[in-house]
Amino acid sequence: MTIHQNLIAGEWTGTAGTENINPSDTNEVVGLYASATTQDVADAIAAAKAAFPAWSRSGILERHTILKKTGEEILARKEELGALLAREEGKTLPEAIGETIRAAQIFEFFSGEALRLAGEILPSVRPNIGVEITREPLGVIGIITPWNFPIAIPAWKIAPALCYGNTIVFKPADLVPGCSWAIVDILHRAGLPKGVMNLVMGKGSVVGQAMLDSPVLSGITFTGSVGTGKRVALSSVEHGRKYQLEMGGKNPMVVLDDADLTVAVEAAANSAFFSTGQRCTASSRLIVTEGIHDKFVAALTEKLKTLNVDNALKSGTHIGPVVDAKQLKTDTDYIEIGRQEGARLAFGGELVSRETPGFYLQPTLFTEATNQMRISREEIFGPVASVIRVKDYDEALAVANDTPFGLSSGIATTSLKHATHFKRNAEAGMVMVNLPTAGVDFHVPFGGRKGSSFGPREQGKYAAEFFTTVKTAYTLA
Ligand code: UN1
Repeated sequence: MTIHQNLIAGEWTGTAGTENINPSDTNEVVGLYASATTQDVADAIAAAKAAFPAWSRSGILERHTILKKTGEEILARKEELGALLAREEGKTLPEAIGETIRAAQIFEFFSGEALRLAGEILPSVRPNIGVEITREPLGVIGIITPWNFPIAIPAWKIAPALCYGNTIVFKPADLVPGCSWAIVDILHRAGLPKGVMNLVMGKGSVVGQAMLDSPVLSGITFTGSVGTGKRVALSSVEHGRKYQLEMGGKNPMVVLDDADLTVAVEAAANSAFFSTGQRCTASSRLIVTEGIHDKFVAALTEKLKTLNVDNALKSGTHIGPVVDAKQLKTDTDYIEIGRQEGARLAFGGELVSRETPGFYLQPTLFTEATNQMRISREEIFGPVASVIRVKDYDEALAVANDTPFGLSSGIATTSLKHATHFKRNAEAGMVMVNLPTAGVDFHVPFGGRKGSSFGPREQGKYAAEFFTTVKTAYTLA
C-alpha cells in the first residue's frame, strides 16, 4: 500500500505509517498515512513562516482562483471523496457525500470572499485627517481538526485562513487523515505556492503538542474535546497568540405540548442519532413537557425501530458504526452509568453484529432522566439521548440552559410566543426552531457560548474576525 505523506515546504515527505481503519469493517485498512515527528512540525512551521510574506501580499485573484479550483475538484469528486469519508469515519454514504458537498461550498464561498476584502474609510475627529480601517492576515495559523467531520471542518478552517492571506500548518485527527490528505493534495495541485499549506499528520501528543509549543504560530484554530481545548488555550496565553476553540455540547431540544409531533420526532431523531450522534451539535437532552411526553416517547421509540444500524456504505443504512473501539467503550460506559443513575432504558443500549465486523451500537434512548444525572451533564458523543420530563415551557427553558455548554439549542413548538421567547433566551450560539440542533449552513456564523466555544465565530463573513488582524491608519491630507 502506498503511504500518503505529509506536505512540508511543498514536498511530500515521511515514511512511518498510521493505519486508517474502516469502523464499518475493521478488516479493511482504508490507507496508510505518514506520522510527522517533532522535527517535521518544526520544519512545517518554518516553511509556513517563510512563505507568509509573499502569500500575505499575494493578489486576491490568485487566492480566489486556487480556492475556486479546489471547491470545483471536491465537488466533481464528491462520490469518491464521500465514500472515502464514509469508510474512514463511519457516517452513512449520503451523509458523507453531503458533507463533501458542504466542503466544496465552503471553498466556493471563500473564493468569493477573497474578492470582497473591503475596509472602511472614516473621517478623523480632527480636521484634515482621514482614517482607513483594513484587515490584514494574522500570520502562520495552526489548524487542529477532529475526527467527526473529516472534510467539512478542515474546509471551514483552511478556506478562510487562505482567503485572508495566512499560511498554514495543519494537523488532522489521527483517526481520519484520508479526507484531509485529499484536500491538501487538491490545494497543492491547484497551485498554492510551496510552504503556504503544510500537512503534518500524526498523534496529538507529538504533532499537536509541537504546534502548541511553538512561539511562531500567530493563531491556533481548534475543534475537539474540552480537555485539549483547554491545553490549546493555556499554551496560547503562554505564547501570546490568538486562539479559537470549538469544543463540546450537551445540546437541549425542547418539545412543547403544542408541537407538531411528526416535526418534533423527526428533529429529535435526526439531532440525537444521525451521524451516529457524533456531532458537537447533536442533541442528547430531549426536554419534553408533560402533556406530550408519553406520545412523544412512543412515537420516537417507533421511529427508532425503523432505523437501520449497519455498514456506512450499504444503501438503506440510517446510522453507521461508532468511530472506534475507544469511543464505543465511552458510549457503553455511559449507558451503564445512565442505568445506575436510575434512568429508564426505553430503547437500544446493545451492541449489534452485522455482516462486516464493526463498532455497531443501537440508537439508545433513556427516559425518566433528570438534568442532574451525568448522562445529562457530560458529553457522550455517541447515539445516546435522554428524555427529561418537565412541567411547562418555563421549566423547559430553565433546564435547557442549565448546562456547562452552549452550542446549539432547539425547540419544537407551534407557538410563535414560545419560539420567539426561546430564540431570545436560549443560552446558546445557535437556536433551531422546529429543526434539528445539528446540520448547519455553510455561509453563516457557527459557534457557541459558555464551555462550548471560545473566540470569534467560524464560517461566513464572520470568519474574518479570527483570521485577520485590524489596522487603523491615519493620514494627514
Ligand atoms: C453540523 O452540525 O452541521 O464537531 C456541524 C461538530 C461541529 C460541526 C457540526 N463542529 O460536530
